[in-house]
Amino acid sequence: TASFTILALVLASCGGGYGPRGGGVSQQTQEIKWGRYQNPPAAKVAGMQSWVEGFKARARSQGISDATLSLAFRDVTYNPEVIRRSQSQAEFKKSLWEYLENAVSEKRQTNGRAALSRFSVPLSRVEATYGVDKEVVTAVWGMESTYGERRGDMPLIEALSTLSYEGYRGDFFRSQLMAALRILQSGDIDPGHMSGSWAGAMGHTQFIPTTYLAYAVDFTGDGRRDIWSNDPTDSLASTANYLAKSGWQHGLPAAVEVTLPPGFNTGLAGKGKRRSVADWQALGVRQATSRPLPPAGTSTELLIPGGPSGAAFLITRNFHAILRYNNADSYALAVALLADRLKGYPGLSNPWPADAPGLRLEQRKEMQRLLTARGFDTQGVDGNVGSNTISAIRSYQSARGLPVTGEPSAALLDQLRRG
Ligand code: NAG
Repeated sequence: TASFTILALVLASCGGGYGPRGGGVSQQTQEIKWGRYQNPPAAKVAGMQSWVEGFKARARSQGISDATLSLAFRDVTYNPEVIRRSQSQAEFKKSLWEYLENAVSEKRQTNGRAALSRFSVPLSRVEATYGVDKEVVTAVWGMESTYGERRGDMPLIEALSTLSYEGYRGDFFRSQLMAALRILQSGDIDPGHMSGSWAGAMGHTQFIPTTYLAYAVDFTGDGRRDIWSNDPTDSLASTANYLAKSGWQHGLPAAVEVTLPPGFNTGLAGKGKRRSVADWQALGVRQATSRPLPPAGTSTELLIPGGPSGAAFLITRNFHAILRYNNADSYALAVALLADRLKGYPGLSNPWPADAPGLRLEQRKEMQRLLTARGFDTQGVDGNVGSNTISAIRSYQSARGLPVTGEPSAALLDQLRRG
């Protein structure tokens, strides 16, 4: 059936990495269905209960007290919603420029400027203390939780227990669970308020438990490193502390757009191929906007993430500091560019390559609007091509006698405009 194919597609894009003991596709498909039920199978509940008992014994041997353990696990049970969310990420991989369009949207810039002015006092103190530009800290905040709006509402111990029990990502979640217990034992938070994403990222700037233990700070001076409450101060300071410890250099941009001369040898681009700004300039590389290049002696690498015809960037050690925070070039670029917009610099001057056969954000929204208007509900018009939109596309294609692919395309949008 159609829905089965969509699930298979979702699994394929997740790399099939999920499954209790690396089971086959049919087993994994069954897992997804459990995630959609309110009540998980009794076997899962019982299985996790006994797994938790075993884990408690390990935790005890590592110094976690009985009191902490019984509080931490009091209401914990197998949570199918965690599994569902772990499987519904990024079904449709965006191109870098689509990602940036959303990451550095007008709205995120406007909200970022509002956040900068509303929290100017703690942000300036954070910048003075850790030497990390306040616009950068704010940009991370905007990327991680939309300035505190989306901090995650999953009960953390339960989410990490469910993922650990399922053996998802090897030992990663078990280490996170152990670290989360240490946080509880430290008294910074109680289990009832320890919430986060399905994957254990907590608070305004989405610290995973091991990051929290290593880098979180009490900046308000109330005796608790509180990244969970509405006050973002401790989160912002913790983020600056993490970036500072990752080698941040104050005042240095993380990435600056440049233009390349005609016939430039693009073989010089790439991580690890470091040159001073002066050397790049001697090769004809130039400032692309009013955003000045870093000082002439600064060691940088050239990044051309959209290929030779797209925008080019010189990246500094600060780019690498952001990668420690989240190891994706797209993310580091988004933080760098958003921070620059918050500093008042203009957007990119060089366009990205044409986006065929995919669709740009506005076109995807138009596609969703038209699908819904034609009776194929996408459950919202947000430009995100998730399973609801894929399902709507399939139904539309099937009703019109087209090949049923579920894939958005320029041709599909044209067809939709016609009826
Ligand atoms: C990220 C962590 C990073 C860690 C990476 C891979 C934060 C802010 N970032 O979520 O420290 O190296 O996962 O595990 O916690």
